[in-house]
Amino acid sequence: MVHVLETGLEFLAHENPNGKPSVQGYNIINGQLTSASDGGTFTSINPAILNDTLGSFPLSTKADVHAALDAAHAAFPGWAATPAPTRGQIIGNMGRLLMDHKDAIVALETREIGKTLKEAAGSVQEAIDTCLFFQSEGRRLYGQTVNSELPDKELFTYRRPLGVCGIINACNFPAAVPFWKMIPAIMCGNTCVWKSPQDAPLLSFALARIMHEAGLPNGVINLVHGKGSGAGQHLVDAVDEGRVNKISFTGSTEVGKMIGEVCGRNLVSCSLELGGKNPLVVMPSADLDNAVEGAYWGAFGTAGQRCTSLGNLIIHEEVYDDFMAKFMAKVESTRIGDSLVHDGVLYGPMLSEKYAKDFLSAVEMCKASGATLAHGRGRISSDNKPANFLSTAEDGVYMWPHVFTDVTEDMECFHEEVFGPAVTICKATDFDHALHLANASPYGLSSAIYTNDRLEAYRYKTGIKAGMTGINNSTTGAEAHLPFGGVKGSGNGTRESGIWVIEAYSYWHAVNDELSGKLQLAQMDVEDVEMAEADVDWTQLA
Ligand code: UN1
Repeated sequence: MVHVLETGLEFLAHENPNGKPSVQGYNIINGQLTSASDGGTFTSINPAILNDTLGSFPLSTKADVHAALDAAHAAFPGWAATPAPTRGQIIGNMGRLLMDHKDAIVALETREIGKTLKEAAGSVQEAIDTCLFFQSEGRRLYGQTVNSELPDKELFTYRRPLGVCGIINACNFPAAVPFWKMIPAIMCGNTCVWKSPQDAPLLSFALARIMHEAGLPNGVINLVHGKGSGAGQHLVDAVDEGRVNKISFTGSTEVGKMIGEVCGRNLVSCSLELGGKNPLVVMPSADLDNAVEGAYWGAFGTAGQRCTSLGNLIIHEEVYDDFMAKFMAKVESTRIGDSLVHDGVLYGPMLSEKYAKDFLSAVEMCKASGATLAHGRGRISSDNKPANFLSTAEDGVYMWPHVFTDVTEDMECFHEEVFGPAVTICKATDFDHALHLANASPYGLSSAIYTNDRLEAYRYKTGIKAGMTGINNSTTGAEAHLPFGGVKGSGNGTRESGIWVIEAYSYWHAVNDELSGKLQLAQMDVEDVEMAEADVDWTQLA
């Protein structure tokens, strides 16, 4: 079945048994709405109400991914030749359309992945900010003029697009993260095949529709839905076939390493934003109430499902008891529930049942590591629920907040990322010990310190190995125009966002223009400069 994109809202489908709309979703390949080549589908489910199905989407096959790649290759020359300010104008239109539809997109994000409305609004705003930033970047995309060492010769640098980019993102920031990737990619003149996250296909579909509505030519962004191990893997396999010029991936370190290997052996550029075990240090001079707020939000906001969420909370022993008393009081009062129904919840359900399952095994891993479980009892049910749980537990996939104490460097749970509402807590004897612990995990994405000692803050900032550091702030909440990314196991050194991301989606082209009409050899035909003889004894002047 093929529909023409411009015909409007034909995908809006029936009411599901829950009284909510359930749509027939499609891939978007060369601007056309298409189903999977073999008719396969999967569904998107609201994790707060498991019998609320948002829609059915193509389970894309290798043929679908290849059709999307064909479309992206066909669109590339025209798009690369479109003036960058025009590309920026279309990106600006996307931002303005997102502003117009923000409330609906936010509610959809909450329904599809269970984020609170406030957080979903933050994620959509981050996508808008990215569009507005890169609208103007289309009017810059600067190269340089460089002086030649030879007369009558000019040197220039230009940014050139890489070609066709494969985009694979996780579902936890389903608006912000794909925009972090695709907006700079298309601003630089690339075209994209976007594999949507399996748990957020409807939001991705809506965003791709909005991108086309903004004036994006067909084939510049091609959306395919499906599984990571299906469509995602087909996209990565296409690197080996020479059909992809760039992969940008946000997800697990394990999958990131596999993608890095495939790209590496083909000399194809890849951007990898991977896991984290983000440390937050609390020193005695800190404002403890502020530190408690930051640690609590970092650990449990978004149900701990950000790559920047707090992992290891490292507390100086002198303030440990005071800090913990305040921290535990907050944890115990956590409001949890469906944010579409209840106001003021800190977090809602897990992103999906798969994330819930993985989280529960990570909780078992923490227990098996030998850490003390100070709070938390796994999955919330009607007869196993925290004091301020507001929804009907069995309707969705909700988790208790978990606090593990007495964590030490030799434990597995000190090193492993736990994607969900859990924090692992260590005691530090002094600043050097705290910094050592902060650097001791295999990751290096985000990090934070609470201190009012400026020298300590400076030493943390210079001693930590991480891509991002908050001083008197939590580990989360990077702004859309600063470089985002990590070191060590958190990535391969590429960055998203701001002007820095442009490096990831363009290459430098050096051009020399010989105007002299003859062959002048660099290095060899350069005129020597003789130094004048000077017979001054400078020591006589002192
Ligand atoms: C992610 O979890 O992949 O810094 C992105 C933050 C958000 C982005 C998180 N602005 O927490």
